[in-house]
Amino acid sequence: MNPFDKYMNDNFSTAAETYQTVFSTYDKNSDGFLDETEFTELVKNLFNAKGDDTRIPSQLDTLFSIIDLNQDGLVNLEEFRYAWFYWIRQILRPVRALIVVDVQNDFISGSLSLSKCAAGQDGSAVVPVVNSLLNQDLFDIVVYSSDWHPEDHISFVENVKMRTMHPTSKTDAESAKVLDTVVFEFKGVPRVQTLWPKHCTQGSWGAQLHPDLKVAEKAFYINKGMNPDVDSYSSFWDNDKLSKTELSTILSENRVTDVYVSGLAYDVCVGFTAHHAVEHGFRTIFIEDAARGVSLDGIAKMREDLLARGVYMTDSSEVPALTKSEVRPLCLGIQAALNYQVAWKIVKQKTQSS
Ligand code: VGL
Ligand code: ZN
Repeated sequence: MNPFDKYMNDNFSTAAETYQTVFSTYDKNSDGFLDETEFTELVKNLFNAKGDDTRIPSQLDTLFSIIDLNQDGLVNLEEFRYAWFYWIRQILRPVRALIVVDVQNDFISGSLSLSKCAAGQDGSAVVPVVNSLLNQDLFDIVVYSSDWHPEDHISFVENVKMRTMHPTSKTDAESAKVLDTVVFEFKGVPRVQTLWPKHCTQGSWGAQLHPDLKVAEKAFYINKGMNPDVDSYSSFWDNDKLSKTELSTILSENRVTDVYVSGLAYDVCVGFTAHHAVEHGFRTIFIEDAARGVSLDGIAKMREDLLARGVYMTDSSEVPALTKSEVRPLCLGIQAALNYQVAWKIVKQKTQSS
């Protein structure tokens, strides 16, 4: 049996043994250190690697050099204690948030209906997928975001003449149409904007969440895109990173480690939310069958971009095993190690300055 299995999400709190027991399990020659061979065995178990798994060797040096804090080529018990609390525990016992992005009427059957966009996808198809995940009670918290625009919003094609064009704009206000990208002049600086039909205006039917979407028990709600002069695809920041929503505060106050993203639209708001989740250091999981997009080309590009950033792409059938840590993808383990390295540097700075 894999020694890590008894520490997984569901039974972590009842596991009586401590990091010392785990340490001695891998310290095969009982010399009080984990050398590279012993550490390799630990990493293989941690990621449930099979004998022919080729992913692990390429990452071993990176991981070892993070965990071997004093860089002496061995992991001692002290170093392992930090690794246990700040790296391994995050992998075995993650705190999980589901972000349901913009599952609003306008994107489903309203003015920006995805079914009328290039990919011809049905936005309502995400509703049963999200509901089924919520019914299984797999997440510590759930956050619903909503696009929530004022009438004079910069992204509405209907408003294109309200603002000054920048000389670099390839499209002028007269000929601008939906999905064109224009450049406005804003306080002397160019501001690039894709034009959309008027959608999700504050308080309208189109801005309401789809009526069949399940309301989770521990739920938070975020509105975005309220500033008339800047668009806001991600649920974390507006497109120019001028202002933040409450999302990062909600996640850190709840000690979230893992962010699962779902909703509409794959290649716009869900994608940007996943991108910024990684930038915040969260282990980020994209549930592809719980998302629908604008264009197939946009979806493919977004997918490539997110994979390169270390996002784990999956579909809802794997989510129960992921949330319970029965499946432990390496890319998320690497993300956890990078977080750990940051945390360690902060601890070190604090102890040095006190
Ligand atoms: C979105 C376009 C414009 C989205 C929002 O939620 O994906 N797309 N505003
Ligand atoms: Zn919008």
